[in-house]
Amino acid sequence: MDEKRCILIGVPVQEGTSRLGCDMGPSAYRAAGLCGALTALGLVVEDRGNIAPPPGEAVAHPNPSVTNLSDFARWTSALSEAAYRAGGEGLPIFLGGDHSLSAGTISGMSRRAAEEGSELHVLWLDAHPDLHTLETTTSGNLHGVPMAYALGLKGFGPYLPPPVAPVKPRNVCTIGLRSVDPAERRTIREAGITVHDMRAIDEFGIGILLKAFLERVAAAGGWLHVSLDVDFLDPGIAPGVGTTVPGGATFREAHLAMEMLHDSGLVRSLDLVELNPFLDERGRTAILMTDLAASLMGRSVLDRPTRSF
Ligand code: B3U
Ligand code: MN
Ligand code: MN
Repeated sequence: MDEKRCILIGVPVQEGTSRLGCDMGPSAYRAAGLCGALTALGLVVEDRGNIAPPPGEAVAHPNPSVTNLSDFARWTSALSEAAYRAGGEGLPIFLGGDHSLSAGTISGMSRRAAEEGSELHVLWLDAHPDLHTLETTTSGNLHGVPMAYALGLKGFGPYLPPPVAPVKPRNVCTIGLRSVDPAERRTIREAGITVHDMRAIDEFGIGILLKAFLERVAAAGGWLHVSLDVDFLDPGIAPGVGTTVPGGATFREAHLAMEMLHDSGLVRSLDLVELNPFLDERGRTAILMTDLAASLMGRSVLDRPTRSF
C-alpha cells in the first residue's frame, strides 16, 4: 500500500435517512476544495468519482419500520468491494452520503486487513452508536445500523451476507456519544465495545481517551478505520446535518483528534458521513469537515488557511 496515495470515493447514498440532501455530500466536499487541500500536503490524490450500486427490486422486512432495505443491501455489497480494492492500493476517503455507507466500507476494509494479516480497528466519532439491527430499529432509518452489521451481529440475514471478516468488538472505540436507544445500550453492554460519551470528553479530555485507544491499535499492529459523522461535532459549528444533537465536540477537540490520528500513522481509511449540504449554511460544515480531513492527513496549524463565510 502506498501511504501517500489518497483515493477519493464519492458515495451519494441518502436512502439510510428520512431527510433528503445527503446525496449532495460528495459534490460539497469537492466544492470545498478537499482534493486541492490534500494535494497541497504532498499527497497523490486520485478522485475516482462517485460510486453507484447496481439496480434491484424492493425488499420487505418483518419489521415494518425498516425502510429502503434493498438499497442498503446493494450499497453495502458495492462499497464492500470498492473498499476492499481501494484499501489495497492507497488510503481511501469515502465522501458520504449517510452513515449506512459504513456497513460496506468497514466490512471491505476489514476483509483487506485480515488478508494482510492484521485486524481492523474502528474509531467511531458520532453522537450515535448506530448499533441497531434490522430487528431492533424503531425509526427504520438504516443509517442507524452500520456498526452492528460490521460487527457481524445477528439480525441482517438473509437480506445481507455476513461480513467476511467481522470486526471484533474489542477493536472498536466510539467517542462523542450522546444519543443512544435502549436496544443499542444493551448491545454496547453485551458486545463490550469501548464507549466514551461526551461526559467522558468533558471529564478527562479527548486527548487522553484517544491516546489510550491508539496505543492499543499500535500494540496490536492493527489497521485503523476512522468513521467521522458530522453530528460528532456541535451543531453550532456544524449545522449541515439531518440529526443535530446539542452538546457535541468543539472545533478544538475535533482538530486535536485529527492531529493525533495523523501523528499515530495508523489510519488506513476514512469515512466522512452525514453531511447534508441542503441544511448547511454557506458551505461552512462542508469546509469544516474538509479541514478536519486535511488535519488528519497532515495539515499543520501553520499552513491552515483562514476561511471566512
Ligand atoms: N438511533 C436513532 C437515531 C440516529 C441514529 N443515527 C442517526 N440518528 N443519525 C435511529 O434512528 O436509529
Ligand atoms: Mn452515525
Ligand atoms: Mn450520528
